[in-house]
Amino acid sequence: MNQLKLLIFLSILISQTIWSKVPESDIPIVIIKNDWSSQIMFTFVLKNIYEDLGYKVEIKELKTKDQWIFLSKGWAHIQVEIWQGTMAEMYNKTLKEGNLVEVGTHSAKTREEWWYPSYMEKKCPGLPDWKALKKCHQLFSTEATAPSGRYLGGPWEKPDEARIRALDLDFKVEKAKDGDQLWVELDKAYKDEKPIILFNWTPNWVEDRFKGKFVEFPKYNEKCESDPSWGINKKWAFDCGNPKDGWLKKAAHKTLKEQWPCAFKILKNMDLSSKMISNGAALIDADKMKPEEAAIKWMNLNKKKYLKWIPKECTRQIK
Ligand code: TMO
Repeated sequence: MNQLKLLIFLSILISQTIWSKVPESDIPIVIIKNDWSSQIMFTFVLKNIYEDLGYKVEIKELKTKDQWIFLSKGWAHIQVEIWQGTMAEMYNKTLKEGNLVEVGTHSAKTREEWWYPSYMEKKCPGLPDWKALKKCHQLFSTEATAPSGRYLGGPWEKPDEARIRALDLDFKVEKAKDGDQLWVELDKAYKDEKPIILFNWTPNWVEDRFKGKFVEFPKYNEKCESDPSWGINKKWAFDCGNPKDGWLKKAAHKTLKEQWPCAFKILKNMDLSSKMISNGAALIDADKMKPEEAAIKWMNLNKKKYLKWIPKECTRQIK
């Protein structure tokens, strides 16, 4: 009988010491969900990992342009995919305010840029060089934009109008209402080899299913965006393309590290490669899975990879 008591006592003690490490706080960790597939999926992956460890997690859906104030004020704590091409400016500005901290860079290199299907190279000789667009803009025109060409932009933050002006191109920007519209329109144009030029990025699932290329604008330079006198247009900034070897970062509100140290360590160790991102996006955009289901499928297929993100001292029982 005494032995049984001892055993019960010990098991309570053990479970309590394990419990006491994670979760470190009852306050929910708020992870930001944006509006493109890989970001959405890895937001759910991180949520699942945290919840398996006993944390409370809330998902906050935000447009990229609205997320900075949330990260700065601590209304949200984590963003898992910050892309250089579209977000560097606001990200750096927010870092300077001192409440947002960088939690590391993913292995994946990124590029976000104007993109066209390969069949356009016959119709518009000179592509991928951007100067070809000076002559071919009419190919891309629609009723709404004629005689200018139509560029289908993403619903993210890049000032394409500024680039069009600085490079003296004859295009009008139509912003897609969401990421999905880009792929619906690409798919439609692609089937009949109709002209289209639109925003795309890498890593993305698109490169596995469609042949195409990024437009080569004048090489990116930080000064290009801040100093009008830089580059081929002395009067206007933005006379260059986006970075070709862009970074992809993770960031968190400064309280994450103090309030949820294990969650912070896991985010720090979280490392996405190009393959992981393109495969993840394909589950949603090509295979049409719901993001929550795609996250579970991805975790089943990549257990070894994500378990490496979790330090030993942070594990309780992982399902
Ligand atoms: C931020 N994004 C990857 C959609 O360009």
